[in-house]
Amino acid sequence: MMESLIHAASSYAGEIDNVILVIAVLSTFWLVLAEGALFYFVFKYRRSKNPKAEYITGETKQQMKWIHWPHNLVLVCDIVILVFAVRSWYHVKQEMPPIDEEVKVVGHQWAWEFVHAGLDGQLGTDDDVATVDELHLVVDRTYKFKLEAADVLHSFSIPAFRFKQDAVPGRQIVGWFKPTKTGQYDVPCSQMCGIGHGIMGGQVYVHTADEYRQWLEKKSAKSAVISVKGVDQIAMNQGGI
Ligand SMILES: [Cu+2]
Repeated sequence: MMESLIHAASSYAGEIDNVILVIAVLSTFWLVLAEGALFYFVFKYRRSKNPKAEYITGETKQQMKWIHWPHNLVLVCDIVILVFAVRSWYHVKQEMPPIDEEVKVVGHQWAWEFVHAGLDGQLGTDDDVATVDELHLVVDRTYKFKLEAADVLHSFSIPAFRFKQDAVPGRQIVGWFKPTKTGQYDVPCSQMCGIGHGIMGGQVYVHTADEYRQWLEKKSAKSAVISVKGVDQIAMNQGGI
């Protein structure tokens, strides 16, 4: 149902949607019931029929039922929501499934920096590929992210993955996601981080394995050219040219 409103493109998107749906259904039920009762009693005890207000203390057993029954039923609903929410929280935030690849994410005022493992598949080596506001992933691959903030609080969020995690200066926060549909999705910052917060938005590109390899090879070739140029420049500078 939620998928018709917004893409669901990660392995846990459906699970999070179920939690949202349970909360929406239970809240709507109580809202309709409470508003219905309110309008019913307003009409029933209108001034023309009951000119003199009745003083009700709510102390008799019969009156107290009106408080206890709804109260207990709302508590039962809370427990149902809690069961769904804790189960999903544990799966998404506490568990770490077997990882296929790592990616580093750094929030800056006001852009996202992404560091992808290069052709060797290892993060933190010389062939890593860094991008700004572009995260490239492979469909059906499980990623562990290492999230940092370079300056102030940011929030790394991919609504299509039903994913959101604050980035806190001085801390590296790890977690995971697994994209399940190819496509291009928004990566907004979801934490007020200064005057440029509104324009701090990246894109995640979920590729097939072949497409990703082509992108990576193209990027790696470009980085190699840049680094050769960089080395030449240093050599020229050292030679006093
Ligand atoms: Cu922000």
